[in-house]
Amino acid sequence: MFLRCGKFELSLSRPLIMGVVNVTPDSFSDGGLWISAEKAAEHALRLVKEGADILDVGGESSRPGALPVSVEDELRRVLPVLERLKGIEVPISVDTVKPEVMRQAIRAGASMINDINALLAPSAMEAVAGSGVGVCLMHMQGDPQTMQKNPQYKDVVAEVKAFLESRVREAEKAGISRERLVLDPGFGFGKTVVHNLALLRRLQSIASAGLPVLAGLSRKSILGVITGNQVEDRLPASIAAALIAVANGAKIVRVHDVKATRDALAVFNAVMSNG
Ligand code: HH2
Repeated sequence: MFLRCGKFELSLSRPLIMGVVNVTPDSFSDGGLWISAEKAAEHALRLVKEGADILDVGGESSRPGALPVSVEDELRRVLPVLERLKGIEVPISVDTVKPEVMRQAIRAGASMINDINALLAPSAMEAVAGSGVGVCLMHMQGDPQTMQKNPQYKDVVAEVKAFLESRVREAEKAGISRERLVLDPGFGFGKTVVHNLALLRRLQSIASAGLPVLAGLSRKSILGVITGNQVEDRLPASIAAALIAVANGAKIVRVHDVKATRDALAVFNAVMSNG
């Protein structure tokens, strides 16, 4: 299995690490740390040295309650970072729901679009279809402002899977080939702890759609609920969650702490590949 991201062809024979680069003042765990393009690019390069296989650059927080950012502000945050990272040896994903940001990011060298809204915005499909970039389609119930108010499902795994499969069909209709697609159940996006745990426990069911699954659990509040720890003290729990996700079929983990995750996955890979 491999993933096509523009000029990159990523082998999925071992789990990949997507390192998070938040160029935002208000991200839930690292808001404001890398708000200047220079600091964000330095952070990105450090993540690559630590073992990131993909970088995910975002200019809009999607934490519960986050306020939307204008297209102009998001571009002002993201484009200078892409400019500084030109020629880097790993694909850069841009985390956005806005078609205009997608278009300009792709022009500026992004190899992947990570859309927490699964290309549902009008013209989002068209913005990415003709480009050859990779696309992460994520499930979310509601929107960041309201999603954690009272999420409801009859069968969260079946509903998330059906939604993602329908988005894959739409993407294929728009001309996006399957080798460019990644699916993400969207941990924490309109889900209670019980919903998140069910999705993690049965992640293989999402993977059985035949496309690579990305899991983003790093530092999330579900880990705070389970451990009682504040966001700055969730590294061990994040590592545990990443390993469980990979054991249950995830091919990509989206994490803030690349070095620690890489070491944990190295042990996992060594055990799994020498059986
Ligand atoms: N989680 C966040 C943002 N983008 N994209 C995907 N595909 N999957 C995720 O689980 C996911 C995501 C939230 O994490 P973070 O970017 O650190 O926080 P914020 O949204 O506050 O910037």
